[in-house]
Amino acid sequence: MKRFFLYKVLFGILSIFLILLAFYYQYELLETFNILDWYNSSHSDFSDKKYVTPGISRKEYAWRRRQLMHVLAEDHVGRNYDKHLFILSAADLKIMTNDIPYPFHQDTDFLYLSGVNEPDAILVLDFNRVSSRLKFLLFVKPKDPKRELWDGAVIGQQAAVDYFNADESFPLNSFTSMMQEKFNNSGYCVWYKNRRTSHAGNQQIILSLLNDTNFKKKAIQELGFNLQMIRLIKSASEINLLKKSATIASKAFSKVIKNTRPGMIESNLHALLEYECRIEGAQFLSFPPVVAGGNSANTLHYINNTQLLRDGELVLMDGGCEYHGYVSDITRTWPVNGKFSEAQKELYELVLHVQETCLKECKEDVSLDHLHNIMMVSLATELKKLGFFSENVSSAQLQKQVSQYCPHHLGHYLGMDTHDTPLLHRGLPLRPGMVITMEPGLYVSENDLSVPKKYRGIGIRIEDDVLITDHGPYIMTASLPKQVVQIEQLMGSFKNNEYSISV
Ligand SMILES: [Mn+2]
Repeated sequence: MKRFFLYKVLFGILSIFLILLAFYYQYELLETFNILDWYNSSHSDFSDKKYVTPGISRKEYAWRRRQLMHVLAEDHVGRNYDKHLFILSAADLKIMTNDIPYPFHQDTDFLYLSGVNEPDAILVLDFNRVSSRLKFLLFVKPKDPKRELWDGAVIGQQAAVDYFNADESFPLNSFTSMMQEKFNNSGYCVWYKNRRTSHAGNQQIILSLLNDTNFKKKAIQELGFNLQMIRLIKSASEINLLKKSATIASKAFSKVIKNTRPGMIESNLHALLEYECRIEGAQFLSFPPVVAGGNSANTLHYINNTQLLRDGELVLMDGGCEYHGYVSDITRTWPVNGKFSEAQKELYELVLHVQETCLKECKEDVSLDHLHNIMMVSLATELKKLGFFSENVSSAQLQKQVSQYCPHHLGHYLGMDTHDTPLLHRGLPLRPGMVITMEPGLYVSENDLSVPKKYRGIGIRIEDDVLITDHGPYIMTASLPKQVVQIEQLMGSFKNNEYSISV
């Protein structure tokens, strides 16, 4: 028993050490490797009008690949080797029901580096840090008219070179033999993405190549957070796409709020959000949205969206859209009948006040973790005023109790993924070009007998998308109302249901 306890303590110390080490490396990379210089130069250098995907030029894609290889080659491990090979698979097509797939969604690392929005491909980068020579290889499905009749056109080898700028392209099924032929016995440090791979089949093929004793290499390295570090700082063109995504979603939210009435079903609001986002040009919703009436808002990942929206209750909606690879993530909470009750208004304005407090402190050098602490302290202070805690509660107890009313973090990084660059520490200082969400929440279960009755069953979250700039935070979702009067006005402007939904 004693020994078990000792192991637990040792394990705890080791984990803390590893987290600190990762944080140190990430901080060092951000501060000393001039990622920000690349960001600043990107504002002028990417004026090439040859776009690979809407808004992102060939030059920028080439720049991303080169930056990745520079970072890997200068990594603590990487600097011991001159030759580097990077291998990354595209996502696969997930099947929903016999023979019929879900809509395809590309692996975001793969899309970031290639612009190729097609399943199953494999990207290989061959970099020499001494000569700085970089070769870009794409393994793609070959053109096959019979297959394409069913699945649609594939890019094929020719377009991989002509359009996507690959130096060479080969058929996917020649991957293993071609890699053996080209890179065997050349002393490479091979980087690949092991964690969070989005293609189990290709991963097996890559792993068997790397584990094959006949395939000589100097080292095999997990990609880790290096690519995410580059993705953390958004370029000018990425910022444009993120702004467009935020604008589309904000407009859609406004329409949904305006058209909400008692008697509608949560799924109606889900449908309206998706309709408005797609009509305005978004390809997807960023994730299955949360549309939670009343007490369901206290279930953080409630996505059933099947319940009736009742007179007198609030509805919380958390959603966003994806616009050419870049996502938005918004939450608003509003009264189903268009008018906040006194208790709802009290708690809503409390959350809004907490968000505004955090926004005031959101500037260069502070971190998401720091802003999270500000949220917790501010929530504690405000909730105490409303009689949530007894007067003589210690500050340690208070923090514990507050975290029951808001169990999630203030925010996360945002970009091509909703929870973007998840391996990066939220203690990193904010820098221009980063995009974060700010989403304080307050969740009072209907079964919580320790709080005044009028507050029970109310769940509120307010979430905006914020770009860090040289002149402070820029709220990309600012056009969407969040003040009580604004929301009531918006809902009061309802004349007749624009969508003929029967209630
Ligand atoms: Mn979020």
